[in-house]
Amino acid sequence: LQMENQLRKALVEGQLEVFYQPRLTLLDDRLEAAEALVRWRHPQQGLVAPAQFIPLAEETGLIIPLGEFVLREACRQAREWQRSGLADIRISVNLSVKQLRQGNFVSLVRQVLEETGLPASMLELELTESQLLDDIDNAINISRQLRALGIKLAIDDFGTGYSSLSYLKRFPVDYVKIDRTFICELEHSAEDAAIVRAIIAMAHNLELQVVAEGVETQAQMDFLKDQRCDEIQGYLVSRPVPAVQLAELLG
Ligand code: G
Ligand code: G
Ligand code: MN
Ligand code: NA
Repeated sequence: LQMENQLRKALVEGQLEVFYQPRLTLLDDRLEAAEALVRWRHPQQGLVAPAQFIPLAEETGLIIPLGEFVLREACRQAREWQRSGLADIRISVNLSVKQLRQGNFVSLVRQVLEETGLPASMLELELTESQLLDDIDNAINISRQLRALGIKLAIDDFGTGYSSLSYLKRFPVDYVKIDRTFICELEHSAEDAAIVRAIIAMAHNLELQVVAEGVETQAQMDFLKDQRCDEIQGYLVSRPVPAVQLAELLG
């Protein structure tokens, strides 16, 4: 309960910050998008990673105001970068399925885009595979509405859920993000290499683009380039960094 109250306070007092991790296109070497990743600048504990408070936020429902804060802040920031003449970079925001279950999520997104002036095509929303499967009909319905606005959608942590591949065909998305657990052993594991190859081929057959997450080495990047993976994200390109540092990477 103490942590719940602290998190509530953090939201009100502006202790949450958004970091950004860029994605690199393999075909033409551009920073094309950046994922917004929340951090808690705790007054005593310093910078706290989301693994330590997102689960609590999910349990308590605080994920709703927290998610709204990240969405608004990321859109505001992306619009500011666009205005200042930095390269247009799409911003990708993680969603909890709880946010999708709010009745008014689509109108919230529309309102945030209007407020910030960010074009819908510069926003991408990520849903994890396992959360999608929880409530697929509602997720498909909301996803259709979001895409109709011009927003891009991604399936995050792909490969970790019990993905029946048939749902990918039904699910209206633009990107599949291969979970980093399949990438970290890529050079040493024939199985992981086979899985990654298969995901890329399947996604391309369904006309989806593929992002590999957690890319840390040149050898992993070379493999992914050979397999025609579209984009990479990971420490090889950049760690998640504060907005000012991302602007330096873009400029
Ligand atoms: O930033 P880090 O590298 O530690 O991210 C850890 C996890 O926290 C990721 O799996 C990510 O999906 C989740 N996460 C980070 N920011 C947000 C957010 O704003 N909303 C939600 N729902 N999850 C987030
Ligand atoms: O939303 P998602 O679960 O994909 O969150 C991304 C998480 O992965 C964040 O916690 C981020 O800090 C972490 N991450 C990003 N790049 C790398 C990487 O190259 N290696 C490792 N080990 N973790 C990474
Ligand atoms: Mn993500
Ligand atoms: Na992921």
